[in-house]
Formats: sequence, structure tokens, C-alpha cells
Amino acid sequence: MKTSDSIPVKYRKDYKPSAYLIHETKLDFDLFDDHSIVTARLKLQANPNADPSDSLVLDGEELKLLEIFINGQKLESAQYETDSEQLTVWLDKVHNLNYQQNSFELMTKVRIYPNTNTSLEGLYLSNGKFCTQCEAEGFRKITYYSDRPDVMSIFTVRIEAAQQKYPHLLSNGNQTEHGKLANGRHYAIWHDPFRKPSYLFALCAGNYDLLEDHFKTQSGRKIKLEIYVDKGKLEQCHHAMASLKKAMAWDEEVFGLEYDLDIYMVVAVGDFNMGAMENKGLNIFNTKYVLAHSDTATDQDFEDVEAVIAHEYFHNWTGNRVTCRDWFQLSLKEGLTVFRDQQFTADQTDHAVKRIEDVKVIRSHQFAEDAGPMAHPIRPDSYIEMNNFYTVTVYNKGAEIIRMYHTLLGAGGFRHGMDLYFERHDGQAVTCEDFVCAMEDANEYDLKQFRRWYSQAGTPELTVTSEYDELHRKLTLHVKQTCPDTPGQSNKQPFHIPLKLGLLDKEGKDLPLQLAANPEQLTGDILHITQLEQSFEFTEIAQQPVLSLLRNFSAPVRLHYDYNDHELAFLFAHDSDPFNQWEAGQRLFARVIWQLCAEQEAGEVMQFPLHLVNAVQNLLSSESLDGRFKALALTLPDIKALIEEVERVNLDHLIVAHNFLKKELACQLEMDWLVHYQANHHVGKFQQDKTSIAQRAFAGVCLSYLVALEKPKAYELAVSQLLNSNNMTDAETGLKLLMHSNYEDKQQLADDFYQKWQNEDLVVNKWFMSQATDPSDPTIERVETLIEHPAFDLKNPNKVRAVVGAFAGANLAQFHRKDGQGYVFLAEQIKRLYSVNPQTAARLTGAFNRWKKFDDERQRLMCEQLQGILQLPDLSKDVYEIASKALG
Ligand code: 0A1
Ligand code: ZN
Repeated sequence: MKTSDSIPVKYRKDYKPSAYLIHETKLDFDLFDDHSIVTARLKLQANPNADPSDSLVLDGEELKLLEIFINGQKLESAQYETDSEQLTVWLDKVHNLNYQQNSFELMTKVRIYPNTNTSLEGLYLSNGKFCTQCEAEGFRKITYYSDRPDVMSIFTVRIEAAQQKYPHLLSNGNQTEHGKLANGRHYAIWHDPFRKPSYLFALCAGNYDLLEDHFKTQSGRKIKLEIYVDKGKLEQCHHAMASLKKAMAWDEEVFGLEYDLDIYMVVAVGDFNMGAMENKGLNIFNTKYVLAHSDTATDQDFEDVEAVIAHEYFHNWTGNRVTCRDWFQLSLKEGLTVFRDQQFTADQTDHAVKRIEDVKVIRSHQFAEDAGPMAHPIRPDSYIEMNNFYTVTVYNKGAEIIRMYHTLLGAGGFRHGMDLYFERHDGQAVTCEDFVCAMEDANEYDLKQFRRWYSQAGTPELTVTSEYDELHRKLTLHVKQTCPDTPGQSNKQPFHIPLKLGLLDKEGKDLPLQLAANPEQLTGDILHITQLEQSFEFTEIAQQPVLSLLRNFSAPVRLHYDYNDHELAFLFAHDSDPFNQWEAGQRLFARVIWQLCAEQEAGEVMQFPLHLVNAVQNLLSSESLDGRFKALALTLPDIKALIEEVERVNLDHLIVAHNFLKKELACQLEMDWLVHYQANHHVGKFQQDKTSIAQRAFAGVCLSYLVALEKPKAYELAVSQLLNSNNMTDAETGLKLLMHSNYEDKQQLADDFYQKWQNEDLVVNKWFMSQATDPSDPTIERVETLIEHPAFDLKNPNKVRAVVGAFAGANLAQFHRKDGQGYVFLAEQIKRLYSVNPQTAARLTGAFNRWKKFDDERQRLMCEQLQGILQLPDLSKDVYEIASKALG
């Protein structure tokens, strides 16, 4: 068992510059089926900005050192030492070496075993092809190196392998040479002219299908674009290529940022721990975010591919040209790049819809993280395993913080800040503080208090009350802010919170906003909340307004304001801010759900409040609203988000209430759902324009209500949609709805679906997921059989996420079964996985994080599993960190 004293914790405050810099990195890869040889020639120099050191300490894990030379001198065993994590060379014992003054060359030769590397970090094989994943600390599994982001170097890479099996040999930068060798082998040499840290290194070798295109930059340079995929998948790459070109054009247009190399390559691999990786000039992607064809991918998949392609492309400036000084600064590149990809997607699709989708992620996942045992500021202060900090807090809350600069400074001010950031830091490894300074200096805007968003964890809460004085035509708002304690942090200081708001008159029009005093507290429609308690007096308010608060979710906070049903229905119908229009509907639904829970608690019969019917009917029949917006507004609040609204939850009541509301709405408006379904579901020629996508989304929600009726006619519609559709969006909607229903032939449908799609891995994952998330009772047995299915593979993270991740993360009813079997199942999978793939195992362990929300018995059962996990022999530090923090 791992104990806390055997596991080192890394602290942000301990940062020290590296004692040695690496000016040049020359790597030779000799790739073979059962092992690889890596020769590294590093040009090292003592760092003038660091404390001098007589020893050179390099990171290295799972490496077999074969040779070591300095300046051509073979080192003797007394001059160096290796352990399981490091190579130490005592430079003072190397003869005639003036290591404090002159640069010197270290040559190491190591043997590694990519063929048995299942962690998917370092160099590994996916579907018979070599690939790498080096962020955050994977490069040390390739060669001995100063594997930290502030050590930046010029890389030249020679790759040698069997020509027939590995015709494509790729690395970062430009190919400078290639040729044939004896014994059927060949080689290629790549040179990357940009200095980069080791985490941006990449290598791929294999036999791929290749899609080629090009992009002409704003300054007229022609860039080669190449997408490499498994044989037979070329038809599924066109959308990724089109997305890449859109992203390149958007970054030029919006941020004035142009691509810098002559070639941009994307390689898709089936085995990948995350979504994709921004390695310089050679992105490596999970196939899920490259491959998309309407037969096999949904509209959502298409949007996701476009977003991830853009995200990785945008990293070329925010991440690669300007990188992080240390891993505590991860949000510097990730929060910023997520914000950029969100803006890009909004520009390609619909701003309101995109905003709602992003906020749903924050509320269901980030609020949960912020209130749980893993809560951390967007710039964490410590970690045990860095891989555990690729979180919704660092990424998505980080993006919300960046969005607040944009809100406070305006698009123009934000752009000035970005320009100054690049002007100052291009080619450097910097900190979040450097970013704040650039924004501050470019705009002469004081961000002193705003900086607390980087240091304080937890979700701030705003409690607002209001008073209207008819006589003096005055509205007073009282705003209180608090932030709950989080692990290691209490007594939080007040944040600077931009609160965007509107005051609606009786017709729903926005009234002009004007403060009686302190005008600097209001910029346009943004109120600056900066103190624990503040009051604001609005003047010239002729009638009692309805308040629209936190428009567009202008800050990642929870807002408490005591709306009544009438006000919510009014906002749902009239708010000019589409985000708050959606929000009002969600609040209406949530109130009903909590009321239904209270009725169950009191042993009363649940009552459906008829006032909802009107509100929903109006929305359904609105001609001005977009179909995707309607789909979102008609979807009941996510149970995970609801759980985060209360201290402790009676899950059984919550699920019953949720289902009851859905079914009642289905019954009350049966004809409406049917009419709108029929008007929006099309079986003719497939189209993927905005209107068709919106119609499919809207029709899908209508069908979900119809299926909730549990009537044969409704099942027939869903079965027909599943079997007769000519696109995966409609097919998957039909499949999911039926798999989650009591339709008696659903198993047969599932079997047929598998037969049809068994050769399309990504579709098989949808098939897995639709079954693993079935909330009905035999599902636990079903998932037991799914993990034995020939298509399941514990070594493939996409498969693990599709079955185990989906079960634990998206099947609340079955994962939280009262008998604890859901918890036992998850713990068993973690036990099978932790030594195979520690990163993925740790992600799964996070499903236990919110155990304190549940009833005593469920708490006990979850803790029992967490304790069992902590007893495992040789537990990985990834899983240890999550499980031990969960238990506190
Ligand atoms: N930087 C990538 C995400 C990423 C992080 C870690 C990985 O392996 C541990 C892989 C990818 C991004 O933000 O896209
Ligand atoms: Zn990223």
C-alpha cells in the first residue's frame, strides 16, 4: 500500500530554474518491432540564471542505459548513477570538463520497449504504428532529458525503421533528408527550427492513408496540410481538413496570428488517453476527433472534431510559441486555448447555443470538482501526479476566467492584451502572472483583485436581493458574495466579479441602466462586484422591473435570487439575453423537480404544476427561435447539475421526480411533440446545413418526450428512425432512446446495430455507451458482459470510457444502486487497469469523488471501495492521489 510519506508532493512555490540548459537536441530512433534504440546528443550549458551545480540530473523512466559519453569520452561507472527516475552525472568527476563555462555534449544510448508500453505515455504502438505522447512528463520515457517545459531546445530527429511496414516516418518541423538503407530499412531526418520543450516532441511511424491539402496564409505563404489515418479511413477525414483551414483563417482574422512552419501534420491514432495533442507541426489526435462522416458520426461529433482541430491549431501560438514555465501554469495555455476554441465554434455555429453548452459543462462537472476533494485553483499550488490536473477547472474554469477579461476589457481591449502578450513573450516559457500583466499593461486596467481567480479555489456564490421604490423610481440591488472553504483554503477574499444584467419592463424591453452614485461600478451593463457586500441604486426606473441577472453567465459563480414562477415564465418568454432565457426555463424545471422531491419526502402524491404547460408550449411553437436552442430549452436540467445545488441528495427521489416531470410533460403535450417531431424529422436527402442540424436536434428532443410515454406508437417512431435513417445523428438518437426504454425487443435492435457497425470502432463505442448508460435494472449484468465482449479492450481508453466511464459517470441510477454493486464493478475495473494505464484508471476513480453528497449507506459503500483501492499493491500515484484525497 502506498502511504502519504512515500509519495512526494510537488509545490508551485518550490520552482527553481533548471541548472542546465539544452541548446540542441539530436535524437536518433532505431525502431524495431520488439524494442527501439534511442540515441540522444544534447548540447548542454550551465544556466546563467540558476544556482551552479556540479551534477547534471536528467529525468528518465523505464530506460535501459546502454552507453553514455561526454564530449566523446565514455563515462565510467563512478562518474554517473541511474535510478528508476533519474540519471545523475557528477560533472566534477569528468576529466577536463569546464562545465561551468563551456557548453558540452552528452551522448546517451538507451533501449526502450514501445511494444509493451500500455500507459500510452512516451513512445508506444497503436494499431501497429509507432506514436508518442509526451505531455506532461512522457518524454522521460523516451530518453534521459531535462523533461520540464522551461527547458527549450532545437530538435533534429533521425528515424530509421523497416520501409515496408513503416513507410511514413514523421517528426516535428520540416523533413530535411530521407533515404533507403540496407536490409529493407529506410530513414528520414526532421529539423524543427523553433525552440520547444520536450513535451511538444512527437514521432509517428507507420503505414497510413494520407489526405493532402494546402492553406494560403494572409501573408501569401503556402502551407502544406497533411492528415494521416489508418488505411481505409480517408473518406472520414475531409471534415477535419476543412475545419483546419477554417481555424487557420479564423486565427488570422480574429487574432492576427499566422502559422509559422511550411507544413502542418495531423496523425489520428486509436489508442490515446486524451482528445489530442498540439506537438509542434505534428499534432497527434484520438481518432474520435479526426474521423467524421455523416454515416458514422453525429452532428455533435462533427462539431467536436471542428472544435478539437481548432483547439490544437490555436495552441501553436497559445502554448507552443509562448509556453508554460512549469506545469502549475497549465491554465496559461489551456484556459486561453479553450476560450479561443469556444469563440471559434460560436462563430461557426450559434453564440447562444455554444454558450449554453459550455455552461452546462461548468455546472455539471466543474462545479462538482470545485466542491469536492480535488478542488484546486485554476493555477494549482501542489500536485502528486500532474496528469491528474488536466481538469475541468484548469481547462473550462480557466476559459471562464479568460472570458471575464474579454467581458471587462471588451473585444478590442482583449486583443490589445493578447498582442502585448505575444510581443513580450514570443519564444518564452512564462507564467499566468505574465499573462495578467500583459492584459493589465495593454489596457491600463487594474487587475489586482481579479488575480484572486488564479489563487482561490471554489465556486463563489452571489446572493442578490432587490427593493423597488415606486415613489422615487429607484431599484436597489443588494449583492453578497461568499466562497466556500476548499481543501487547504478557508476565509476566501472577495473576487472581482463582472455581473452582467438587464432590467426588463412589462413588455420585456431592457430599461436603461444608470447608477445613483459610484458610476465606476457600472460599465455598460456590467456591474462590478468587488466586496463581500455591496448595494447598487438604479435611478429612473419607472416601473417595477423583472431582473435578468448574470446574463450570458458573465462569471463562473452560483447565483441566488428568489425568483417567483411568474418572473421565470416571463424571462423564459421575453428575455433578450438568450442565455438567461434558457436559464429561466431551467430554473422553472428545477423548482418543479425539487418540489416533487419534497412531496415524496412528505409521503404525498406528486402533483404536476400545470403552469409549465403553457410555458413549454409557447417555446415549442415559437417561430423565431433556433431549433438547437429549443432543444436545449426543452431538455430538463441535468441530474448531475441538480445534485450540485443541494448539500445532500436523496438520489432515489430525485430520479423519480425527474422521470415524473418528463413523463407528465410528454403526456400533457403529446400531440405537440408529435406534430413538431413530424415537422422536423426528415427522411429524404441528408443535409448538413445549419437548418438541418437544428431540425435534427429539435426532432430528437421531441422524440425523447414521445418515447417517455412508453407507448407502442412512440416506440415504432424511434425504431423506424433507428432503422431507416441515413445518418448517425438520427440513428444514435433512436438507439439511445430505445436502449434506455422498456421496449421489449431492444436487445435484438442492439445486436443488429452491432452486426451492422462492428467494423467501425467509433460507432461500436456508441453502441457500448448506449447500453452502459441504460438506467434500467439488469444493466449491471449487461456491463459485466460488455467488458467480456470481443470488441472491448481494456488497453484502449476509448473503449474503457465507452463502457466503464459511461456507466460510472452517466448512469446515476445504476452506478448508485442501493446494493453497492455499481461501486463494486467500478472498483474492479480500476483494479484491472491501474497498472496497465494509470491515467485512465485515475480518471475512473474520480467517479467516487462526490460520495459525501449521498445517503449514509451509499457513502459507506463508496468509502469501502475507495479503501480497497488504497490497499492495492504497487498502486500508481495517479490513482493514489485521487483515492486518498477523496477519503480526505
Ligand atoms: N495538451 C492537450 C491535452 C493533452 C494533455 C495530456 C495528454 O496526455 C497525458 C494528452 C493530451 C490539449 O489540451 O489538447
Ligand atoms: Zn489544450
